Formats: sequence, C-alpha cells, structure tokens
Amino acid sequence: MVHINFLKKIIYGLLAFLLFFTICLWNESKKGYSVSLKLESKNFQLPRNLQFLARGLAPKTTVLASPKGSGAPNGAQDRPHAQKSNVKVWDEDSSSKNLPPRLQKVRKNYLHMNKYNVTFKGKRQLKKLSVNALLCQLASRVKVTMIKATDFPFNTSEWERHLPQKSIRDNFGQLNSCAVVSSAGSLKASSLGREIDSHDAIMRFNGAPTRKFQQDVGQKTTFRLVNSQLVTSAKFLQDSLYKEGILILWDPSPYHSEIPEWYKKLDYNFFQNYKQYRKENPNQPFYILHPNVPWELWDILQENSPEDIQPNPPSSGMLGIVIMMSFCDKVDIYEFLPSKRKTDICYYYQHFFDSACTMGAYHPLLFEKNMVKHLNRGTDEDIYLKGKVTVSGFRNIRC
Ligand code: NCC
Repeated sequence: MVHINFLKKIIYGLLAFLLFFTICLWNESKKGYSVSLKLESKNFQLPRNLQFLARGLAPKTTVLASPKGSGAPNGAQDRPHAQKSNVKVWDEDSSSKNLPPRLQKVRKNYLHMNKYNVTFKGKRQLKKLSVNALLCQLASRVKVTMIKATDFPFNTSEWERHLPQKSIRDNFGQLNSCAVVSSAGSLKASSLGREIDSHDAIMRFNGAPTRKFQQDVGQKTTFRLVNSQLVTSAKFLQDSLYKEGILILWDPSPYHSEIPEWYKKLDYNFFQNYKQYRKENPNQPFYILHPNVPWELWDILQENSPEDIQPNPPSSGMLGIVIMMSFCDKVDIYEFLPSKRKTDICYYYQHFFDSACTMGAYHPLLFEKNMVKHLNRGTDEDIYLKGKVTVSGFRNIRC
C-alpha cells in the first residue's frame, strides 16, 4: 500500500514536470530561437529583433552559384557575381508562416478585404524562373510610363497646363549606375552616404530626408517617388525637402482599371495639391505614374510567389526599384533587404518602432523582398554588411 502511494506520487510529480516543461518549450518557441552567424571567422549572435527570422524567414545560409551545369540552385546559373557564401541574409523563399502572428493576421484580413477587386487570372510559376527570365518578364510586362496630357480624361486645357510637357526620359541622359535608397531604420549609422552619392542617379521615397543624414544616406536626390497619401497632406506643399529632383507620384487604382475609372475612384484625391504644387514650382518636373504600372508588377510578384500575396499594390520601394531598372544600366538597392543593422525602428529619420515597415502589412513587402533577393547579382556579404543588392537594368538583358 505504501509502495503504491509512493509510486502514484512519483507519477503525478513526473506528469507535473512534463506539463511545466511543455509550457516552457511552447513559450520559448513563441519567442523564437537564436542562431549564431558565421562571418569573417567570427561568431555573431543574432540581435533580439532578428531572432524570429531565424525560424525560417531571413537567415538561412545561402550557397550561391555553383558553376554552370553543376547543380546550381534555381536561377543561380545566370548570376555573374554570385559566389559561395556563409553569411545569413534574407532567404528568398521566406514564407508568411514565419511572420509574427500579428502580421499574419493583417495579411489574411487584406486577402479577405480585397479592396481593389483583384481577380488574378495569371499562372503560378511552379518552378522558379531563372534570373534572366524574370528580368525579361519585368522588362516586357511592366511598362514604366507616366500620365500624358493626351490621356483621356487628362486631355483638357486645364490638365495640359499642369502635366509636364516633355517625357520623363528627356530629363536625363544615359544613366549607368543608379541607387535606390529605402527609408529603413537600418540605414542609420551605415556610413553609406559617400557610396550612395557616387551613383549617376539616386531615388528616394516619400518624406525621406537627406539633410542631417548625409553621412548615412548621401545628399543627392535625382528622383523622389511619392505616394498619393503624402501628396494630399498639407506638409507636402510646405516642406522644402520635395523641391529637389524629379518627382513621381503614384496612386493605387482598382485592379487593372483603365485611366477613366481610376480618375473617378482615386485612392487619395491628390488632384488639388498636385495642381497647386505645379503652380508654385512650375520648373520642377513632376510626373504621375500610369496607374497600370503597380498592377503589372503585382501580377509578376503573385505569379512568382507560392502563396497568395496581399491584394494591394507593391510598396513605393518596389515600384521605385523597377522604375530605376527601366532607366538605368545597373541598380544598387540599399537596405531594402536588411543588413546586419536590421532593426524594428521603422525609418532612419524617425524614432518609431514597427516590424511591419520591414516585413509588410498593407504592401506585399515580404514577397517583394523575396523577388529582389532572387534578382541579386551581388554578394551575400554586400547584403549583410551594407544592405546592398545589385540588379541589372532592363537595357542590358537579352530576352
Ligand atoms: O514607409 P515608406 O513607404 O515611406 O518607405 C519607403 C519604402 O522603403 C522601404 N522600407 C521602408 C522602411 C523599412 N523599415 N523597410 C523598407 O524596406 C519600403 O519599400 C517602402 O516602400 C510606401 O510604400 O509608400 C510607404 O509609405 C508610408 C507613408 O505613406 C509615407 O511614408 C508617407 O508618409 C506608409 N506608411 C503609412 O501609411 C503609415 C508605408 O506603409 C509604405
């Protein structure tokens, strides 16, 4: 009898311990694991804010480019500068399953909402396209054009006064090397300013400043892509930051709608502020991106992603990358894919925390970053150290 009671106590004790252990394990798995990175023969511990990525999102060792025909990973054959690398950077097969639960939920809500009535009829790529084939798709299907004074219903004398007379490409000559500078917080303390300024042309986004941040982001601005939400705000008319370079505005339209339908259904009614800005700054080129461009790009993102991506237009960053690919021979993209400085601080110019800025909520940023990683012809070390990805411009590809 004594023996049986004692045995029972041990069993209960063991069960309690097992339960406690399971709860601890579950809690730990929610927080994420830490992995060590091997770079330049040193062991790095992932910072806390990178740890959730270790569960399959970003840091996966990428072994790039075995020589042609020797079993290189999909698409690596046509990466001239690709090389074997040991550093942990963005994984081009990142899945939404590895997003923090809050962002997974946001993505699902957007899929459910389908605000722009997306009816995707394209085919999913079962096998990953080679880099060259993907570049050819982008070059042939994303027609980077601006609204012209002859486009109905902009073909009125009223609009003729406001829209720029010459084509955007007539504002610049041949652009060899270009830089796209994301607004990510990880640009802070990067000391990339001089390198960024050495490019023939530089694209920045929305309200991202250079003043006081030259050391990290440079001081030249050739293009600034602004979304319609920003243009409708009073600060757009007041802030001198917008007065440099060529401005390009974009506004989300219903999925593949024609210009007249979008004209009546703007996401943000920017017309008044656009006209006002043009009146006050008649010599600054200021274009409106053709509303089809974001959806032409979105279709290619969806076709090349195994999951359903948010049915919302791509981010300004991704649009800017493709615009620059159509203008330049080579495009260096800074901190779109996070470097070792990755942080949940949203912008380099504001102290505001939100992982959605890097991983995406409204925009299908995760899938955009997968595609950009696939297109990279630079090294993983450049991504890790500088957050730098290099992609070919459309002029240099053979399709
Ligand atoms: O944040 P935003 O973009 O201005 O950033 C420009 C581009 O940089 C890339 N980015 C930014 C931060 C970060 N941590 N990682 C990144 O990769 C993205 O590619 C991003 O597009 C936009 O896309 O237009 C966006 O605009 C802002 C906001 O409207 C403007 O800054 C104007 O105030 C949006 N923020 C909000 O609506 C609150 C943002 O979601 C997308």
